[in-house]
Amino acid sequence: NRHRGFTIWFTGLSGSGKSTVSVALEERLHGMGCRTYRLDGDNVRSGLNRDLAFSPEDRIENIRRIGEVAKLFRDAGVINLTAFISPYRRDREMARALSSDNDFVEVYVDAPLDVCEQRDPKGLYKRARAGSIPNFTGISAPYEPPEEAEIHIRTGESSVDECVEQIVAYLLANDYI
Ligand code: GGZ
Repeated sequence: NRHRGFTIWFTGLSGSGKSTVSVALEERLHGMGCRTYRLDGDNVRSGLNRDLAFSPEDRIENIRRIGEVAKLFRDAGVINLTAFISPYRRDREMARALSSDNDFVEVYVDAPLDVCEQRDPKGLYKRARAGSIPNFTGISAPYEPPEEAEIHIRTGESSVDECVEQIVAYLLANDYI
């Protein structure tokens, strides 16, 4: 597959399915011969951004650095998938502004808060409700949903495979891959 470098920027609540869908999408893209790299909390917040927590200022800096790293991967011709809550519209727009037209595909991973809270894979919502995690997105910190994301997936209604196919269809139809 001949493709240029571009970014697939996932945004959504904790537990919305960003990691799950991005891992499955990456596998699908590999199967098509694409070169990819996935950025998420496990490889960014534990290293490059380990000095940052979850205050508004730290989240802004978190997303700023990730936006810059995404640019480096684009320059290297790699499809990079980022899976961060990225709760502020303004910060996502800043990350987008580092790219050329069409090199930034925003995916809104939409699941209602009550669905995310039901899933609660790490028990974080429970702890946030109990007051032991301050600034928790959706509970005590804001999430600003995208107004014009290129792709809108609903993980409460669609399976992981369906979400992946929706994204792949968009990428094919718009000549990304
Ligand atoms: C939100 C938090 C918080 C707070 C820890 N608020 O579901 P997870 O666990 O695995 O993913 C969440 C992750 C969010 O980090 P991001 O870098 O994606 O956030 S942001 O883009 O807003 O900077 C969650 C965990 O870290 N986590 N404390 N207070 N999520």
